[in-house]
Amino acid sequence: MKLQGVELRRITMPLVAPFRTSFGTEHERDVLLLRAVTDGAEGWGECVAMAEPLYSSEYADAAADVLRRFLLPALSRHQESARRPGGPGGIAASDVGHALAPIKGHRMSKAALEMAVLDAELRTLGRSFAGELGAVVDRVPSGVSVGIHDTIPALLDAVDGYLSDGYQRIKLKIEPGWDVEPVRAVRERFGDGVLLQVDANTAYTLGDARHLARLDPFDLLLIEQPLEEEDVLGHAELARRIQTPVCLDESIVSAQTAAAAITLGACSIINIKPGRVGGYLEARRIHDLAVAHGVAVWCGGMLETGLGRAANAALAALPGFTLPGDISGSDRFYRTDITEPFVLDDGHIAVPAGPGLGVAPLPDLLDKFTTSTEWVSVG
Ligand code: OSB
Ligand code: MG
Repeated sequence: MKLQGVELRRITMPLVAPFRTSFGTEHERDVLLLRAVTDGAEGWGECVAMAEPLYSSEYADAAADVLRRFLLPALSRHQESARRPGGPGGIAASDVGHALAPIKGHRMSKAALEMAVLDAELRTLGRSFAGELGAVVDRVPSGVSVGIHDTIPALLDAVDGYLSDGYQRIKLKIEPGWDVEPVRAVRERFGDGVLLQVDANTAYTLGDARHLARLDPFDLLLIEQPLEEEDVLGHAELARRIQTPVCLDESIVSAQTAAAAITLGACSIINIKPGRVGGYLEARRIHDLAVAHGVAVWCGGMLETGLGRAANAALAALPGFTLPGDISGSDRFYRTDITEPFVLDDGHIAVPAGPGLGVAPLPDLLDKFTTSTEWVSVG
């Protein structure tokens, strides 16, 4: 396959309601989309970097910068060398990771580029993301991430609405001052049958271990990323001091860091976000590693549009994804999605079966949300 160029497109999508986490409050989602143009089909990539570097060091303007200045030129050079006489010719999605490896970090940008090339390749071949990744089911249970609210009654109203929608699992965002009481209130109101977990997005320190142990009686599925990203040893120590299983999100940026965290006892569950780990192919390697170690995984979310949501649903259909993911219906975050919306059916999201992502942006909606476009040609 010959990659001719990539369009970098920025869109801004309003959220149905503000989404508050321990690191900030989002009112809209500023997304960088990639459209890869090849001699076969066009492919779409979604970069999950947020507008500001608060969840991780990456942010959307930096992603666009590193793509145009370093990643796309590196892929272009790779493609040129492959096209020399005797070379394999063109480019394959499975080459992208190696071609970009000399550039350090920037995993969300690399993931978006690999996703766009993979989508173009699979559309050309008439194969789906789900088939390519190794999906074993055609629908996945849907969990929802519930932001920090101003009051407990407001939180209970929100959770009530999601449970009525059919969501299979509730994740409460927590921070110091908003942890034990909201969890207790949700358990008291909705009972022990609800699958319930919490996500701190690095808001605590090991000194909070005794406080976090107060969550033990509530039978949570897991506590996600209580400590800072680089504190893998701290998570291993915390895991010994609390009964709630520790799950890592921010700390797991590759299969290698996943292997280290598992070996050190820092987590018994992993949230796999393809953007955070450099792409869907690395995400699958982490899945395989976790299965081999008996560690459960689930698919995280980053307020994706229908494009990223489609690919996440395909990934979550792999056999090791034994816990519901943050793969909600499109209307959890957006009144209008840029693709046909994902709609909950009996608490599940259907895994797209068509070529590539199986969904594509609807041109009028895409244009409506677009704030800028830029064409970068590749060799
Ligand atoms: O930590 O899982 C997280 C959203 C943005 C950044 C980080 C996280 C989240 C979520 C929302 O929890 C997940 C979703 O897309 O539903
Ligand atoms: Mg998280």
